[in-house]
Amino acid sequence: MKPVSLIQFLIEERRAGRINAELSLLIEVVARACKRIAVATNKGALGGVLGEAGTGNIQGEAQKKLDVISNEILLEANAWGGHLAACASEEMEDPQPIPDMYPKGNHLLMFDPLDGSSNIDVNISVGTIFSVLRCPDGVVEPKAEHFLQPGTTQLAAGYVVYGPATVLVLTFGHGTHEFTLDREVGSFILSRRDIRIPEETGEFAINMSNQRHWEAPMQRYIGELLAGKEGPRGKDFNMRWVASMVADVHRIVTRGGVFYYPLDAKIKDKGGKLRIMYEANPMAFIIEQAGGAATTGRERILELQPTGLHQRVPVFLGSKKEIEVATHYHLEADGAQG
Ligand code: FDP
Repeated sequence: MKPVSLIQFLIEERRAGRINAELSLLIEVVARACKRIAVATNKGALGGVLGEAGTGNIQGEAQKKLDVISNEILLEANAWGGHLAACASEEMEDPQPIPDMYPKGNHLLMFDPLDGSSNIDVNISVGTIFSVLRCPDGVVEPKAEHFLQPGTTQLAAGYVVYGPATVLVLTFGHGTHEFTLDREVGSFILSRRDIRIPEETGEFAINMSNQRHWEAPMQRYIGELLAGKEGPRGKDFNMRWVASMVADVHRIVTRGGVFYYPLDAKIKDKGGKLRIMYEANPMAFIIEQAGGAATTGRERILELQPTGLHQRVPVFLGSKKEIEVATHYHLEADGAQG
């Protein structure tokens, strides 16, 4: 079959009336910026891009040089195209307005420019995550409050994994699709259309070092997985944990599985570890569109009303039936308490 490039795919989506010209351009620009980030990450030590930037981001986390470079690449690429009203990044406190000299569009773009960045220096996959919202009508200078829309309103979401291959996974709310970068040609080529995540799985991802800090239902649930065939689940489970969310999610999008970053006593005050706007919402959209499920352990992530640009939430996502079991344990424990 003739290869379908990302550009062709976007034209098809436009013809089918699923996206407009502005959103198509936005995705093209983000994909182009991600190709530049792929080049920078691929150079590794030779590009002088490894190590700490010597600065901290809004969350007080140390920034890597590549965090800063990736953020700049995405901001610069998106400023002038005329498709955005503003963008917001995990690395910046406030939304970035579009400079006055450029035309403005109707979309809001959010991104985590380099997710899993603690893995850059050890040559493990990292990635970019992004989400697109419509700018509310009549808003000329969008502020943080205008980004605070539930995940169900996302027009598009995607991530790019910079791994052995550079892979883009994308949804507009009509299925989840995968594109692989052909480095010689410089184009993303459709490699999987309408991805389906198996509903059942025997593979889970979680940072087990936090086990003693988890809530009781999480302790029970993971305890039962670890008990394997002899335990109440009657089945052996395998564990994988890359500690780059994009890589862990991409494994799930490829062969099923579940990913958990639950609440624990250490992060309770923050509400969780992962950010709703830059990580939880886009990944939840992608996973649901591939037939999986995404909850906080209690509620569907996409229905949460965000209260802050950098708000954090617990994240449970992946193979539907398994997420239902883990979520049920939490709701059951809440019911027993209440
Ligand atoms: P990182 O801090 O390296 O950017 O987004 C945060 C994240 O990575 C996720 O990609 C990853 O799943 C998680 O944190 C890893 O957390 P642990 O430190 O608990 O392993």
